[in-house]
Amino acid sequence: MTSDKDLKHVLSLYFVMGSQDVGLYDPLTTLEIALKAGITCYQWREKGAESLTGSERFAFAKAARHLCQTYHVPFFVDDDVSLALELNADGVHVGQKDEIAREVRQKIGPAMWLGVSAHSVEEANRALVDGADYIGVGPYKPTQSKADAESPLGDTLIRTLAEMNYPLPMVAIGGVTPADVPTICSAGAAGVAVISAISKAADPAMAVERFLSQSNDF
Ligand code: 3NM
Repeated sequence: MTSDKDLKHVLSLYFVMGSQDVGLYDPLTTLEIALKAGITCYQWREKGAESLTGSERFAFAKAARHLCQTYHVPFFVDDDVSLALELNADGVHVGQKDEIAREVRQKIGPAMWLGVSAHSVEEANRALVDGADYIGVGPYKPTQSKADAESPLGDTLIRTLAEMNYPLPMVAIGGVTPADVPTICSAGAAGVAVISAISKAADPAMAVERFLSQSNDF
């Protein structure tokens, strides 16, 4: 098992992307650029009208998993527990509308990380009881990457949870840019989770470098 310190580091620059989040480059090319530039973990999140299905979906996941292994960067799967198990992922992430976190924990056992999206203190506390290792808190700001995103929270929920000494590491997600990192980290988050600011950047490597340069913790 890894320590909490390891997980906090892993969460510091959490890149999230599926094939639907394509920018200037082919998504696997973008992923490799981001891995080389220093993202600390990656979540494959294949969701929405443009997402892949069937054998193409599986092939993309396998290729992304392989790339993460090559660069020694933890690989998370969003909302597909059986595929996470099949690909021997490092972790699974579920939202409030996905499979129930407690059941996911039963399926994956203690060794795989479990992340849960939380939008309130109540959801954060339930995630803790259900066996989550970290929570994603969002949306921080308005986002174009999630059609059913809730109202932006800014850093209020992260601050509230930090003041309550909430024990799990938190990552902020939703509209996050490099300029937001100092505020988010000083509010008490372990890191930031990002789709478009990296996947749709004209220069994804430079975007990663900008995120990394914003926090001493990275
Ligand atoms: N979850 P971008 S917001 C996947 O609020 C996701 O839980 C959110 O994409 C939540 O960095 C979001 O492009 C989309 O805004 C994040």
